Amino acid sequence: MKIEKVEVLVSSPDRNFVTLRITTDDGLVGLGDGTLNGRELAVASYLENHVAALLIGRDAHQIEDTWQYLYRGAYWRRGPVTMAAIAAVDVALWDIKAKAANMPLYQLLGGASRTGVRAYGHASGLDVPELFDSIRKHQALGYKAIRIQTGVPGLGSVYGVASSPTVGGKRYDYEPARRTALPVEETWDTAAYLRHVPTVFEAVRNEFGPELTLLHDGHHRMTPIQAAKLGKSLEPYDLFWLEDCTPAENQEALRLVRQHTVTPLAIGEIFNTVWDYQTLITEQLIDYVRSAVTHTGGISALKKILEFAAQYQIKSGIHGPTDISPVGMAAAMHLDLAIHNFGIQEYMQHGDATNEVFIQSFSFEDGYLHPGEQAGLGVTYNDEAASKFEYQGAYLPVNRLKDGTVHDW
Ligand code: KDG
Ligand code: MG
Repeated sequence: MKIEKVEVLVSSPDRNFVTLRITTDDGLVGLGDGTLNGRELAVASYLENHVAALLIGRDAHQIEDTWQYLYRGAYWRRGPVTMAAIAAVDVALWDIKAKAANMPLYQLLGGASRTGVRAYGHASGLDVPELFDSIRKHQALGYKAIRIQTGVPGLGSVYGVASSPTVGGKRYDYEPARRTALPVEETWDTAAYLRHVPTVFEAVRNEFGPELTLLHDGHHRMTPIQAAKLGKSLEPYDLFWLEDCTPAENQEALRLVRQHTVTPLAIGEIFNTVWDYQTLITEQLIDYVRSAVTHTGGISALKKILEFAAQYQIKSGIHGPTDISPVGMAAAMHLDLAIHNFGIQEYMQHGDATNEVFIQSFSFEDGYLHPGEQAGLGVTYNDEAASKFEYQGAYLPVNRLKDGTVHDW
């Protein structure tokens, strides 16, 4: 089964997506997600100009060999652009292999280890009453696990909080990338944040009781000692995890955080390879691996990372915001269903335009996702719908402290 055609599809239904479509000589079609938020065209160009020609004529069944060929063969390893491009190829080939086997992809990954995949959604509010409304809306949708982000008094806009909870007519969605010529700049104050967040969790626990599963994302904004302080101050509210508490490049930083708090830690949405996790996993400095299939070289690579993590009782928490396309989400769901050390799956829900372009087979019922039983990933790409949504440049915001210093966003 030879690869005959490779297409890089860029569309912007609700937001930008980069999709790779591979067609074999016997007519099987596979999709892969290569979306890198705010840098989409870099991956599209990498695929179009440096990868597509290498794939033509290759045996579509040789997924591992193709992965190694693209990773080792480029000489320049790792990095989000390279690994998103490799992920797109890897996932498209898994889609094809599963279609050739006439099985849903999870069957090829070892079969189902559970009946459904527990998902968490994003509740947010500029203040606590707005947050409570958002939590109730999520509960009404079936979510049993909810990430909590709120505005911080004195700061205009804050990570994870929509400036308007009904942007684009949608319920609650928070889309950090903005279609502006230059990145939007936000203002940050870590001390104000550290004072405010525990009061929010106290209010949420008092209102919603002890059983609701709560998560929080620190978005790389703290120093290790600040993160330790936050983790400790959140202990009474029993978080499922505190995510990305410190900048992710320095694995050693998590040692200090770990020494001071038993709040579980999750990290890794901006990691690309197993090497980013080496110390974190072997020293058991984290509890959850946050990588996306899309940014970690695909199913082949993330499965290996998760199997390594499993030896240290570390579980999965695969990244699933709206900048992971429905193709990347489907890949995540198949992997979630198959692996033993599944933890939780982030699920933010795409908008109507996205669902028009990507026809999907997954279900979400009573807080649990299932990828469905279609052969392959269970996603098809609607070219006609996609042609209505041309690429539009968009940037993630940039963060500055009150004195103008650039800070981690
Ligand atoms: O592209 C950046 C977003 O995916 C990120 O800001 C979302 O932190 C995020 C999360 O946990 O989903
Ligand atoms: Mg995050």
